[in-house]
Amino acid sequence: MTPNRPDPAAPSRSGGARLRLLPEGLDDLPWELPRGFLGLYGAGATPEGSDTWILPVPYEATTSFGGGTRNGPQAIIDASRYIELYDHETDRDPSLSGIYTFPQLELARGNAAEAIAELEAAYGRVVEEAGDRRVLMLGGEHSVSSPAIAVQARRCENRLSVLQFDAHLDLRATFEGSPYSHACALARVMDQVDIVAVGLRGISQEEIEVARERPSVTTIMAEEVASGDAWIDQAVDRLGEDVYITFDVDYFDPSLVPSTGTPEPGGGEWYPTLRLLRKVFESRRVVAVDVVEHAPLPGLHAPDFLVAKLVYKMVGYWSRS
Ligand SMILES: [Mn+2]
Repeated sequence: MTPNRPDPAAPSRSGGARLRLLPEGLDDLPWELPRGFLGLYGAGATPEGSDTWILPVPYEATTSFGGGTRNGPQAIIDASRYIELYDHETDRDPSLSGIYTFPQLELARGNAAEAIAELEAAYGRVVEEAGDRRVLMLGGEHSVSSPAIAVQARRCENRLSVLQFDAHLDLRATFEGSPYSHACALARVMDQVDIVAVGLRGISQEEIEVARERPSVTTIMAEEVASGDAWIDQAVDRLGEDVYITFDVDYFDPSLVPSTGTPEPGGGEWYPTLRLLRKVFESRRVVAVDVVEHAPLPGLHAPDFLVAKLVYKMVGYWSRS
């Protein structure tokens, strides 16, 4: 497969001067595409020249069944280099507004509390520096979402709504002795935000009781997602004006995304998911996005490509709103 980027000798796609990363006189050799999201180069791949910043956080400490989410961000970024930049659904090229990819953030090992505190501080500084830019974080396991949601909740004047795509509620107070487990990601922020969770199908009794006694938690089960589009408006109607999207890829059916720690049968499909996302980006102010729990499987690259395309679809919807 040929990378679908334009002639590397052509000028920068964003119109600015081509970023010179190679020794003078050697930039016409057949180099691979840069290792950032979509393989972009030029001014539209720099922090200043980009409206979207991708923050890879390959943190993995507590995944319970299959591991490998530490390899998620790199697999998503590698696959993204083969995505068509033109998006026929919206008839435009969302990459033209620039996408910068940070190096991976390496958090403290061995101490979950320390790592999560470190991420909260780092994420806070990134969004501060980002200003009006869109920040999209790639996990890693789902525990990376709680510090990011906490930061965004503090920054919002309105009460923040979290739209959670997930097979699981992640509302356990503790799991295997830790409050920082991926299974507790949303419990740690549920006092600060409203939660709309969609695609649920692996829930503990403790979690459903917590959800039932809290009007701030809306649950939409996988069976509803599988039976027509009524759930899409139900989900959107429950969201406030400001929305954080946390996308655990185990939301998808394992026939589409088997590459995750706890693949549950009966998950979401591609097009209805895009219909909900498009509606949310069109009708709400999305403050930030994360995509988590992708654990790439050697030799199976379709899920890497799907998750990369999901990220690019969101960038596209977001950059129109
Ligand atoms: Mn999950």
